[in-house]
Amino acid sequence: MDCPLARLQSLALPEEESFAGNLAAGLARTPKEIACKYFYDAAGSQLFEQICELPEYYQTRTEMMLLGRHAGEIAALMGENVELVEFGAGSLRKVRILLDEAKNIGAYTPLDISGNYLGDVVRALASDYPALTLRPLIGDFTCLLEIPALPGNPRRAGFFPGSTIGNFRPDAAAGLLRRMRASLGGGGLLIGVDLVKDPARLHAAYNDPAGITALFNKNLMVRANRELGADFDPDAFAHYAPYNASAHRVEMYLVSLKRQSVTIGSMQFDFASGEPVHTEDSHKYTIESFRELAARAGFSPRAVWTDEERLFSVHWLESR
Ligand code: AVJ
Repeated sequence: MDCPLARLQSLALPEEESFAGNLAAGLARTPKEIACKYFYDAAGSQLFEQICELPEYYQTRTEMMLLGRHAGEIAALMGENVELVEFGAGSLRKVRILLDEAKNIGAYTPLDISGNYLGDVVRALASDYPALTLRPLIGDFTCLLEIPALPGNPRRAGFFPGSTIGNFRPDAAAGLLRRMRASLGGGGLLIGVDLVKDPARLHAAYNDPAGITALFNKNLMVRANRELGADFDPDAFAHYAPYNASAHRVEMYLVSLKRQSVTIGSMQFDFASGEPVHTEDSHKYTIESFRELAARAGFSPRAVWTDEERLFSVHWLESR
């Protein structure tokens, strides 16, 4: 099957920024920060896949279990003749769970920022689902997107698993949901959201004893060294990921273990001993607090599924 990658047209770009630009600006700021979307180069994506396998990281396996358990019900809510649009498609592992059950999904539009990876995984999907209309698109899901209509105008449903929504502050998350709703042109959204829970459980998920999450965090510096010729010493920084209970989020930092300077090209950045670089927020919601957020973004929250331990949730939202 031939499914060429199309580059999407963005109507509103929350300014496209290079890793070099983000890094230079973020390290010049106080407090220092690096945007979490830069975790996912080839090495970082592989480390993230390893995180998903960790016994402490319950999110991925719980969400996949929920999708499998409720795929029939989800399919029924989506209706007939559906085009599923996945925001930030990645490995395409989760959509297979839906496709295996939901025969009403006739078309699948995976959207991802990385064209190389998308091309490979889409080819594999095409051979496993020969009847599926596949329309991979390269684009940034944080933007408002003009997704051309498919022939026959199938009803659109969005798919945004993995609790990636947690990487955004609640106001930004509401804005993102609003843009997704507009990009879908109405239609529903199936979204995975990690839940608030015992802080010890959250802490364990981001501080695995095998040190994979630390490597994932420090990969930002390894990547800067490789791609930008920076001279970070990753061993001179500590992975620090506490749960901030009043803000309902895990905050991830790289903390300088000594006073040191790092050069990136002609720029020098000074770190005090103990100085943090903020690298990620991972917001957690209650089922109710997420439904309120969705309503703020113009969705009517409909069905919600959770596991026995209430670790993770999957929500079906409909456009109002
Ligand atoms: C991919 C954003 C859902 O926040 O749990 C895993 C990324 N960071 N371990 C998350 C992540 C540290 C992950 N998300």
